[in-house]
Amino acid sequence: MTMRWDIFCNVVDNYGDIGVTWRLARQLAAEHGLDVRLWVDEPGAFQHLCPQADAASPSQRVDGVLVCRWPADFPLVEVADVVVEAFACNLPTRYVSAMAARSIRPLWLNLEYLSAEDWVVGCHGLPSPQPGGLQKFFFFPGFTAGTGGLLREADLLRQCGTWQEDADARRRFFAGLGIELQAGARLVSLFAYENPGLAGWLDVLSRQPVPTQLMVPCGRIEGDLRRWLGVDSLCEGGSWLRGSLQVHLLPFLSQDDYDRLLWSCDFNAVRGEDSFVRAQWAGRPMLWHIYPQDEGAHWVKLDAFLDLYCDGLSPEAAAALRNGWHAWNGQGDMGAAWSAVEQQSATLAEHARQWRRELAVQPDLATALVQFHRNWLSCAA
Ligand code: TRH
Repeated sequence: MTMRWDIFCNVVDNYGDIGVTWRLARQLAAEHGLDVRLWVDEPGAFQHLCPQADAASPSQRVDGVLVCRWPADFPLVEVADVVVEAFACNLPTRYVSAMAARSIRPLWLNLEYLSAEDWVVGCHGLPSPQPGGLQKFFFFPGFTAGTGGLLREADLLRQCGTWQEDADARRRFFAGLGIELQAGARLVSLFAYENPGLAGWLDVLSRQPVPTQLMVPCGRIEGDLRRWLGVDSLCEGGSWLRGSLQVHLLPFLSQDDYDRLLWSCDFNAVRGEDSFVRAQWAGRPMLWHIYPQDEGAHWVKLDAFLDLYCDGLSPEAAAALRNGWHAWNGQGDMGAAWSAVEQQSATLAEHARQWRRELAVQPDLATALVQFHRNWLSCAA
């Protein structure tokens, strides 16, 4: 009997919530043969990542997943065997009542945000009693053994490796975006929130002897970019040359094309949660613009990740990376910090590959979820 999974996604802002849940839903359907329904309250955000979807449709099958609009007045539907509440999104009351009324109770999981903090291992998998005799389990993604792991499709690293060895495929990919690659240019991608550190970074890039092509998918960084370029407006598909830096404004890509962009670049500036993980799978050095939280809570997360990631790096390379990431997140001078990162570029490139190898030893998050369900079933039997 095929197990049925319901995943609920409330789009808070940006693309991380839908980015993670869509990726997970696809993988559960494709690799684990599960019957997956993804409930999204903002289909427009979903269509952004998945252009073949129809934002107006109340339900549609995409890549083997039934994607349904999550309406305010939630219909009476059959409850699935496993229910994933992404990022504590609060399930519809009617659905929770149906879960409690089901003769065989479903497994209820809250998929949490990603953090490298130590306490995650202790909280991963813990149950929490809920009204109606239900239990909810906290499932934490993570970077180390004892956590739920990271999303990683079975074929991801092979595809990435093949791509990184295929210069023609990369050239064709960029040509399809209207971009001609310059011989010897370093490729950098940029996905960030509004960031006052951008000007300092681009100042340095534009003065370096090695040319850089900066690939910027449309988004929240455009205002800072426009100001640095000194232009009134930016147009998608446009490019601007300043010294040795050529800036290209790309459309917002499909998730699969965004992966290809990350694989293609020598250095990736990413943000949030999902692009941050994808950059790690790309095996290239990166800058992380962490999602800012109230009272600076994000600094603890940033430093917890840096502590893990910098393990095994020389003190000089670790210091350069830490300062670069701190400056990019608003603490320090980005121009000076970048110059130090540059000096460590070969070490950081090797370290990014090594980090990827270490992460790849862990089971992936979708497999870990399926295993969690199996264990839960065998305990219940
Ligand atoms: O969009 P984000 O800033 O999302 C954030 C974070 O998830 C954060 O942790 C969360 O609390 C907040 O939302 C509410 O960054 P993130 O997580 O990287 O998600 C972006 C998604 O967009 C990711 O799936 C990659 C995808 N993407 C594309 O598909 N095409 C693109 O061109 C780009 C730039 C991104």
